[in-house]
Amino acid sequence: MNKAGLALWLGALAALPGLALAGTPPGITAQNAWVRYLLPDLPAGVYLTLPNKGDTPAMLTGATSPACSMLMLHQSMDSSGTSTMMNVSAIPIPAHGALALAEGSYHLMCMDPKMRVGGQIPLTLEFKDGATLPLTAQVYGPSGPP
Ligand SMILES: [Cu+2]
Repeated sequence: MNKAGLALWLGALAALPGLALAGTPPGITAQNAWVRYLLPDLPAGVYLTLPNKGDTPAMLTGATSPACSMLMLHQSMDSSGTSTMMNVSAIPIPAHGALALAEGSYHLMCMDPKMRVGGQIPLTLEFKDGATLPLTAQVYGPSGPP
């Protein structure tokens, strides 16, 4: 590479500060990820804990997995004794706190699940700032983890 080429290349790098945000979110990890798999025709709930050791709050905005046609952000609600779920567009993770995706609360919903009990599925969480966090979830049956 000649000098002009190098200068061009460095200039291009400097012009990409937005891309520096992509990658894993600082301070956020995924723990105890698992799926409750019922039947191929039924959506499967995905549960995990996301501690945020960082100084800035984060916003979970989506998730993808090759094992699901779609992964939705859901919130379980109790209304007059009946449990219902609604879509949410984002779930906050407080700084120096944690987000628990758990039964009866926020969770991910895997549509058209392609998995087997005892197996594992790969997932990628997406955050508002463009960061992504890959993880692996353990697949359990209707009764969940032992
Ligand atoms: Cu749900």
